[in-house]
Amino acid sequence: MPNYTDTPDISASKHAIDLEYRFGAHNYKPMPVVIERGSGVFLWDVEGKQYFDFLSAYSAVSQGHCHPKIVQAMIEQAQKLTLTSRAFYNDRLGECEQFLCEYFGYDKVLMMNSGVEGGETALKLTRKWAYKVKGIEPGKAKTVYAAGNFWGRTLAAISSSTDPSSTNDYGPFLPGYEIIPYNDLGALENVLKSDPNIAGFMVEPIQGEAGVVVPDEGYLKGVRDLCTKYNVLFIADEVQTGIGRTGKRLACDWEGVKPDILVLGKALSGGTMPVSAAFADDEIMLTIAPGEHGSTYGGNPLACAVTIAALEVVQDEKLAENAEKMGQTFRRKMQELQKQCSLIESVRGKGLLNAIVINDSEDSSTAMDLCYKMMEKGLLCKPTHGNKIRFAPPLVINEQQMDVACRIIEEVFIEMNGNL
Ligand code: IF1
Repeated sequence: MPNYTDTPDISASKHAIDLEYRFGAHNYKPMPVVIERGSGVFLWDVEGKQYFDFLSAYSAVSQGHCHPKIVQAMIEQAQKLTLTSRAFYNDRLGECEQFLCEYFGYDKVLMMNSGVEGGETALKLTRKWAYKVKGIEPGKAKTVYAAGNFWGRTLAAISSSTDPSSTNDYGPFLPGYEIIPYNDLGALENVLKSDPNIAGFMVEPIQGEAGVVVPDEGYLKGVRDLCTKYNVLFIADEVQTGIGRTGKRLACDWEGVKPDILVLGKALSGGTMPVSAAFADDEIMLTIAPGEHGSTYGGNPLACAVTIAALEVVQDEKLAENAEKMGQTFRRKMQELQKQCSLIESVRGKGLLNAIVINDSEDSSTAMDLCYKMMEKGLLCKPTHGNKIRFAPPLVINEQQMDVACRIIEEVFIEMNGNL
């Protein structure tokens, strides 16, 4: 049975946890907290306890929980029209596509639902382009990925994974994949020049699941130049790093590079419903003809209304700029903490996508123990890959909230450090 926190009255939490245990698949092991309400950077559990949300549903709730403007757009559209399928036109999709293309600078966009569907769309576009434009022999196109990548849970996505917890007992995997080390331009050039059948390289500008791995300055520029040199599509998976999270509109903007295919998800809808999108210019996007790709809910009117509102919030509230400012504050405070805390091996990140690497082995429980103690003190976060703790609050966090949240983190680390 799951273990519970020793909160005074856990009956409501215990009931919810037991129901999930009894009737739900066991494909997750959540922290023992049952959330009932969210607003801005805060969450409340069913016992009414308040928490800082320092996970933001893995960067999907960047605009803050239940942002009134996004919720209002959802309510208004939900009372008019939610879904037509793409068998017919609707009055929201074209408007949303124009907004997206002008905002991110592409000829066209293909809207889907989950982030991994956006990635699958990028992979299918790459193959179509390989055969119809680059002239690779049909069925021979290959794509390259970086070790440590995470772009979702479908078989196409886990076929590129180097993480056993994503791949064990799920074979056989998709052929036509090459894996190279992340942040290694030499390895990228070697694989691109070794095989003329390579059509694309999909990469996260910062690897999220791998533990907020920030590549060297110039890596993205190098990827762009090498993909251009070898006529290979540069596919940027910005599902987690995009839409202001790293302190810019896109993480690729830090190096001024434009991917051939851009994949967005998560915060595209402000954490209200699954919306994803693949962007490309006409030479690539028009390789998919009518009836060759899509989904029932892709680009539905409700998703379009929510997406426009969610991106207007990012622009109007200058959330990328705030992420940059608050991220600087967070890393400065954590680097100060590191001076008195041998538990902290390093602090890394960009904007409000940060992680603390714990000075302990990947299979130690130290990172999780710290997260449990922060949960008890009212801050929710979770380790990624053993000894890294990801800290990613909503981008709306203000100075005062950041100060209080960092004090919780400092108290827990100093207390745990003192017990070493
Ligand atoms: C889970 C991880 C994060 C992503 C990137 C595509 C997708 C994701 C860079 C697919 C999704 C989510 C999935 C979620 C937990 C979370 C996650 F831990 F799994 F790896 F953020 F790091 N590209 N990431 O991060 O988007 O299909 O999920 O909408 O599966 O537990 P999705």
